[in-house]
Amino acid sequence: MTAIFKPTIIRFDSVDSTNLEAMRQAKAGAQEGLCVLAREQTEGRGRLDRSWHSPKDSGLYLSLILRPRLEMNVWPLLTLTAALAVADALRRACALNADIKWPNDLVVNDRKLCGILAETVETNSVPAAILGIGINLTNEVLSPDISVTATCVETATGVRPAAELVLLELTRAFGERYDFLQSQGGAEHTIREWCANSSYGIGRRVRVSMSDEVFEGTTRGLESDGALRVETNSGKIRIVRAGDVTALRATENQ
Ligand code: BT5
Repeated sequence: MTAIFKPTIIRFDSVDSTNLEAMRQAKAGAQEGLCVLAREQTEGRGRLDRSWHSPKDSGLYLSLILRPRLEMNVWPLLTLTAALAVADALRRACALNADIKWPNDLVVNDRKLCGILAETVETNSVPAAILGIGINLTNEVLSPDISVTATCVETATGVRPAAELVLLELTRAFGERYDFLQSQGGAEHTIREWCANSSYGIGRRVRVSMSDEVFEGTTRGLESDGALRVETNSGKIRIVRAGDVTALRATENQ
């Protein structure tokens, strides 16, 4: 397979949010592959208007502009592709095995190390995808309010990681996986890979929090668009397209 994805990195000392900056650049005509990287974000964003703590030089904060050659209904697979690429990069650059939590987190011992925010933006004639990735590298990121649920590479490995190496491995791994996603059979392959690399894919007891409802069940793999299949306690399969998933201990609420 010929590699097509070629990142071009533009660096900022400080931005409001690399996703917002990437949106501005995409609207101004930037091509696929532009990667906005910042040493800090003053308004780092999570999903649903949540924020992402982004202190200076403590993490990797970047956003890629993508113009996927994919039907829009499978664009959610971009988040899963990015999660796989972050897992690859952490393994290669830091010898760290992180778990992937549906839909957009990487965790170590159930603590969040990385969050991914995929958004779409209308540009001249076609929509573009903005794929934001935040990875906690060093301890400074763990402010008291998030330290109960968060971790970073330094805490997980005992070694302060080389940010540029993580960045290099991440852009490389994302390029490989993104090219693969867009090739024949790439969506099915990505879903198989995701299930193989996430403890949340099959047979995990979880609590699912959606905007208007919370329920518990056992994960049963992914739909073709990346939605999570969860079998409820009454044996019904629910398809979750948006929500937060928390792992339950095996003994909890069986
Ligand atoms: C996410 O949202 O996890 C998506 C985070 C994406 C961040 C990147 S950084 C580069 C790019 N530019 C942006 O502006 N954003 C992207 P969500 O699943 O909604 O999780 C958000 C929640 O994670 C918050 O409400 C906090 O509880 C928690 N949190 C905030 N900052 C954190 C951090 N640095 N480490 C771990 N958890 C954090």
